[in-house]
Amino acid sequence: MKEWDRLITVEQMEEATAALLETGKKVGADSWQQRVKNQTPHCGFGEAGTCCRICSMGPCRITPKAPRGICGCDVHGIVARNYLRFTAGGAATHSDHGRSIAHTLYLAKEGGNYQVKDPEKLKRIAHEWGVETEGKDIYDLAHEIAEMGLMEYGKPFGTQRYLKRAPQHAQDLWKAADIEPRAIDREVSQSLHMTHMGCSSLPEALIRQSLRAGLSDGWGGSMMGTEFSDILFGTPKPVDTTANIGVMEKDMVNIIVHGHDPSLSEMIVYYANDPEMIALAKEQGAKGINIAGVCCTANEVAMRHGIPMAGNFLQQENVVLTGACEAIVVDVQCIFPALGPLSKCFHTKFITTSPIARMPDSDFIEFHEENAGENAKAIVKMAIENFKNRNQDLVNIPQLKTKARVGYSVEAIKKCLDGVTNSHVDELGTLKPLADVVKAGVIRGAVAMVGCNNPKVRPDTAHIELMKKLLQNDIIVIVSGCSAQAAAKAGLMDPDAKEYCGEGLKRVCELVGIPPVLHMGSCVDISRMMVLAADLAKDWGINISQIPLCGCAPEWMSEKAVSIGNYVVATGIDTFLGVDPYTKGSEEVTQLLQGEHGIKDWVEANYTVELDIEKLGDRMIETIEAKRKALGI
Ligand code: BF8
Ligand code: SF4
Repeated sequence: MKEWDRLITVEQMEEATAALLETGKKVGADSWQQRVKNQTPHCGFGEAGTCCRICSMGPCRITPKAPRGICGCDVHGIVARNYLRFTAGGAATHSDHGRSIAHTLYLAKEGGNYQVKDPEKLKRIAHEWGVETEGKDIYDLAHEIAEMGLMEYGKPFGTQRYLKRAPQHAQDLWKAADIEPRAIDREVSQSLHMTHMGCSSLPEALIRQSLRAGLSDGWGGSMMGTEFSDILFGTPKPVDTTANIGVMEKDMVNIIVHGHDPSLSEMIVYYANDPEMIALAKEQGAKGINIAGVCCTANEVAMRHGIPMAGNFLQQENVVLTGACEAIVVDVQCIFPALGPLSKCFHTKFITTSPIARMPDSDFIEFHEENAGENAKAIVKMAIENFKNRNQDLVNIPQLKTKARVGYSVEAIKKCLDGVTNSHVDELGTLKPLADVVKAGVIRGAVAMVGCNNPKVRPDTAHIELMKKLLQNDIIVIVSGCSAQAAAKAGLMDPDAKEYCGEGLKRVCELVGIPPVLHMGSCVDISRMMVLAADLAKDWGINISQIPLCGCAPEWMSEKAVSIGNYVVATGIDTFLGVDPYTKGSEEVTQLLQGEHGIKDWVEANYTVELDIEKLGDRMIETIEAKRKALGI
C-alpha cells in the first residue's frame, strides 16, 4: 500500500493554525482553542441529557437520589424530550433554508437578480408533481412550482410530496411506523408541542416523532433546498477547484463567503467577476479579487463555480487570522459569534446579511431578492476599499493548498457511469453499473460521510483517518458539508488520490475518471444522498437497508446533524456517530436508538455511537460485509 505522501496531514494543518494563533496573540484575539479550555469540563447533566428546563419549576437534574423531576418525569422521558427538541431545531433550520430558496425561486424573473439556470430540472420536478409544462412560460412554471413547494410547509392535509421518490418498501415502512412526515412546519411544531411541560414523556413516542421530524427535513425541507437551488443556480457537474487555507491570495482582495444559502454567495461571486469591480480592485493596488468559501457555502459555490474552499467549521477563525481577509460575508448557520470581536482585531469587515443571524460587532447589510444585486455590489466594493487598511505585518497565509474535483450531484454521477458503460436508458441514466461493481465485489460498498468539526474530536482527524481506512478497503466514500472540506483540505478529492485505494476501487476510479471521495455538496444536499440510495435500491431491485451502505458523522456538533441522522436512519441506512448525542443518561433511549429492537424494528436501521475512531471504522466495515453476506454477494 502506498504512503499517503501527497496528502496534507492534520499535523501540517495544526502547525499552520498554531502560527496563526501566534498572530492572534499579538493583537489580543480570543480563539475557540482557548474557549474550549475555559469551558472544560462540561456539565455532566448536560452531556448525559438528564437536565430538564422546559418549565420554571426546574431546572430538574436527575441523580440516583432524585430520580424524577418535580412533575414526576423520569430520566428516560427527559432524555427523549431533549433529543426531540434537538432534532426539531435542526429540522427547522434546514427546512427554513429550503423555504428561503423556494421564495427566491418564486421571485426569479427573466433578466432579474435570480433566474432559472436549469429549466430541464424544473420541468422534471413539474412532471413529478403532476404539473402540465406544455406551452408554459418557464418563469410561470417556476413560480407555480415554488408556490407548491412553499405549500409543503403548511398544508393541512397529506404527507410530503418527495416521499414518492423512495422505493415502495421504504414508503410502506414509514406508513406502518406512523412516521410519514406531513407539513414540514407541523412536524417541527408538533415536536415542540410534544415536549411542552405535561405532554409526552414516553420515550418511544418521542423517538418516533424525532424520526418523523427528521424525515420532514431530509425528504422535505432539505430536498426542496437542494432541488430548487439546482433550478436557480444550476445542477452541479464535476469541476476542479482548490482547498485549504492557502487558497487565500496575498496580493488580492480576499472575500470569504460563509454560511449556507447560495442566494447570497452566488451574487457575491457574480459581482467579484464584474470588470468594474476588478478595475476598482486594481486601482486600490490589488491584483484582483479572490473569493473563497467556508462551511457549506464553500460547498455550494465550489461545486457550481469552482470557487476555492478556504476551510470548514473550525477553520473559520483562521481565515481572519491570516490578516489578509478584507471581508467575511455571512448569511445563516454555523457562524461563530466570535467573528465579530475577532474581526475587530484586524482590518476585516464582518458583514452579516440575514435577519435570522444578527451578531454584535458586525456590519449588517440586509439581503433581499429585490436588492440582492445592489447589496452584493456594495459588499464587494466595501471589501475592495478595505484592502488598503491591511496591516502587512500581520499577514501570514500558510501555504497549504490541494487540488480537488467537486460537484457530484446524482445527475452527474449517473452521467459519469453512462460514459463508461453506454448503458444509457433514459435522460436520467441509471445506477445499474454501480450496483454491478458492488455485486461483483470490486467495490465492497459505500459510506456517506457527513457533518461538522467538533473540538471533542481532534479536528478533521476522524474524517480523514476514516476515509483513508475505507478507501483502502475498497469502500467508496461520498461526502458533504464539513466532512467534504476535510477530504478536500487533505487532498482526498484529487483524482490522483485513487493511488491510495484498494485495487478494486482504484480500478473503478480510473475507469470512470472520478476521485475516490465524491463531493455531493452541502448539508442540505444530504438529500442528494437519499435520492442516490433510493435510486440505487430501485435499479438494483433491493431495499435501501440491504445496500452495503453506511452513514457516518464522526465529528458532528449541530442540531442539524441530529435531524440528518434521524432521516438517514429512517431511510434505512445504519448510521455511525463519533460524538454522543446527549442520550447516554437513559438506557431506554439508548436501546431505542442503538439496540436491536428499537427504531431498527421500524425502519430496518439504527445508530452506533463509538468514540474510538479506529473501532468506528471497523464497525462500518463489518456492517458493510454483513450486508454483502446477507445478499449472498
Ligand atoms: O450544515 S457540516 S458545521 S457548515 S452543520 Fe455546519 Fe456542520 Fe459544517 Fe453546514 Ni452541516
Ligand atoms: Fe422539572 Fe418536569 Fe418542569 Fe422538566 S417539566 S423542569 S422535569 S418539573
